[in-house]
Amino acid sequence: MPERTAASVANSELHSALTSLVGDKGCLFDPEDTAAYCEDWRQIYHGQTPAVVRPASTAEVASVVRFCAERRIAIVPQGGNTGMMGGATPSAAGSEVVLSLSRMNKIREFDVVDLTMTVEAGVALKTAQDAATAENCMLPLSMGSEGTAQIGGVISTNAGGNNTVRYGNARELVLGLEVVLPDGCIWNGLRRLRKDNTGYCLRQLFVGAEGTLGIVTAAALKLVPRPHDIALAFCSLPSAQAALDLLVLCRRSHAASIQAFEYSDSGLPDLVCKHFPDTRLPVGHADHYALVELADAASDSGLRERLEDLLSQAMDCGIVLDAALAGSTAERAALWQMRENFSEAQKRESAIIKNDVSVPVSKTPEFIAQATEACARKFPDIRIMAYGHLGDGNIHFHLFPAVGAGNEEFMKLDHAIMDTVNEVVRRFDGSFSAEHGVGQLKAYMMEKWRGGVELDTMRQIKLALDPLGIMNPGKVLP
Ligand code: 2HG
Ligand code: ZN
Repeated sequence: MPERTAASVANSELHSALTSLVGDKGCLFDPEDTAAYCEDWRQIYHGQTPAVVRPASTAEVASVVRFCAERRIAIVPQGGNTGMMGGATPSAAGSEVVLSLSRMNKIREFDVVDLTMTVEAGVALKTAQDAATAENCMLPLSMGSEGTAQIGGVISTNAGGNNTVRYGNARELVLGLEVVLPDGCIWNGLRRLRKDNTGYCLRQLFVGAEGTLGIVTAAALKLVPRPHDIALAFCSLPSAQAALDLLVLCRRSHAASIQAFEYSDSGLPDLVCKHFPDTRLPVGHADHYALVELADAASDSGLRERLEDLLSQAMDCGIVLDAALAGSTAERAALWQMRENFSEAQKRESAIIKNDVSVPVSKTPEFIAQATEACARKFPDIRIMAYGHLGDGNIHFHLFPAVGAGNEEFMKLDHAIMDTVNEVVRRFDGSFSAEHGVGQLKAYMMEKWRGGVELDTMRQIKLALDPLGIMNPGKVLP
């Protein structure tokens, strides 16, 4: 493997070179200023950096990358720093430069006929969503971190979220990309074509690559017409199997309208009520819940009545125990807010060992049952909470220390617990990372769960594009 990083450049030389490339405004050198860029959102990884560089244009990104390539300095690209896998955190060695895209925050182009928008990497996802809404369109990528997560980051991690069941992951929404390659060349692939069969699909290589192959600086994104009729229901259920049955029932009559289908056992709603005491669940307490959203472009599609009918059918056959429909925009927002508080409530609770996994949709209840059984047998005192995007077969299978038990002791179990869960994932031919990526947390799993031809091919791609190994070393590939 070629040399990865070099501390051969003295910090003073590095600082003056970076300042000359992006100006004072684009550089942070003081450890007090760089600290926030050296820690991940979950506060699991604590790195160090000699510099955070914040270019304001693609040309500036390219000049920084060129300089770093010449000096063999490793670069860690960073967006909103909301990732769960430590993919945007520099190593503790203190030799990697953090390249933040936050000043590249322009919406470059909008086309309501093409239903596309071209945005720079540092635009917050919510800002892009709002811009689309203002034009009567929708950018159908939605997640709890959307106020802070940036377009470059969600593309680089191929983020999923709540609307994947209908519109796909970030990958499905990317029509074109602009990327600064590891040698500092700019690839302008910002075509916004619906059809383009010209050889290898380069843009998709960079989606989900977590900055290990180059730096995404802008993207042409696919939009959809803004839905004008939306109906949301929160349901209590007797089991996870009932959630799957409800999805199938929903698909039978409303396949094209399902916009979100979320499942949770009682663990997370209870935690949200504990840490956000203003939260009110609109149905009585139960062991399982689903959040079901239907949406249509036409304002008079009668979705509310259709959803009511469906839920009463589901109640008749015992799939749903109770259900409440959001009666206003505010009620809908409150229900989604409750769902979006899941991550923050967990952070407030204790240490967590998170498993963002996927299995075929049809296997989700079985997976939850088997993973629960395997973990409860091996780690009898821990608490287990399962929830996720059931419509995509994506389960967040999370483990917490027993109430009152120490976080530190518990975190020592992380690999043992994740391996136990992934043994079960493998039984279903599932994935150890569904929507959060690999980062540094799961890089060790690539060997174990993705080895062989697949991993070898990825290594060859990495070597071809980044022969010096300067792009986000230690992430994704072990
Ligand atoms: C969600 O579904 C996100 O809320 C975050 O994917 C999950 O906190 C998490 O691990
Ligand atoms: Zn999720």
